[in-house]
Amino acid sequence: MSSRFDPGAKASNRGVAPVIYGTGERPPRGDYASAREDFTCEQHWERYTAQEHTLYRRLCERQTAQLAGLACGEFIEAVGQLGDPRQIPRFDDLSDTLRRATGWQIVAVPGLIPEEAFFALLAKRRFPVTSWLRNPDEFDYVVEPDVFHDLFGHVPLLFDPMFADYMQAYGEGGLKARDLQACEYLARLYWYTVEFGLIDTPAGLRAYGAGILSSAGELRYSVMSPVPQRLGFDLTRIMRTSYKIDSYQASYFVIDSFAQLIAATAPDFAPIYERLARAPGLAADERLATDRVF
Ligand code: HBI
Ligand code: FE
Repeated sequence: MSSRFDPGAKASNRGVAPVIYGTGERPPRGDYASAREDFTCEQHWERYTAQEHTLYRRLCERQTAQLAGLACGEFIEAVGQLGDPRQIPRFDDLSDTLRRATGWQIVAVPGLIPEEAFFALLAKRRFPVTSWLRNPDEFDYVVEPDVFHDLFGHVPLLFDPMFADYMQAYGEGGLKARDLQACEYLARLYWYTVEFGLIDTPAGLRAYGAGILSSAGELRYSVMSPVPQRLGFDLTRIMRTSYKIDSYQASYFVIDSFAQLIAATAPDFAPIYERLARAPGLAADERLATDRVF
């Protein structure tokens, strides 16, 4: 899930800038005061209530029931690695399985963390997973990423070697971008691939983005609805395109393969950022004559 930190915003508990979603400024959810310098924290698995495990199970059951024909094969193959869906997994146990597969591990965080800390964790193959679960009345939608979004949406594809490599390359790119003030461009890349990306397959388009895969309504919408536009992956086109934080996307970008993502992150982004600085931004629903339309 992507967010916007307002560096100028007043610092709240422990100096964490409030996270801004869409138009409203919202204080961060989660216990940042007890987080470490790198923003990681303890999961405190023993504090989850039976009601929370039940809510998590219901979220998993609902999403798992609609994956066929909508989620990419790599996701469907790996989602079972999350373990017993009847309760929130212990991050340490899941890390043991994940580390053997692709060298990634899961670390608990209190919620959204500043981009620099986020990039630094990805660059070390440590994926930040929010420790808290949404409230029952947020069953259909929660603005902030919670443990269900991060675990069910993001973790399965970290078992795929190609995607696991892309996520680390993204983190390393982010650490360089920090100096080039290009975080907004990278946030858009993250948004239109890791969060809301589609992939073209012989059987048709499928979802691989975590924001889609963990959403009750957007999974079918992103693959089947005639309303949004679906455009071929184009790195600089994506980096120019703004996105919507609290509604279904107006545009989805389609890759041919995870190898394509790796290839896209291979070059040094500095010259791309220089070109982008002179290119006008694009609205989320804009259509260019050069777009490859699916
Ligand atoms: N923090 N915990 C967490 N999870 C995210 O997905 C996340 C974040 N901070 C920043 C962020 N994503 C985005 O701004 C990325 O595009 C960098
Ligand atoms: Fe996410």
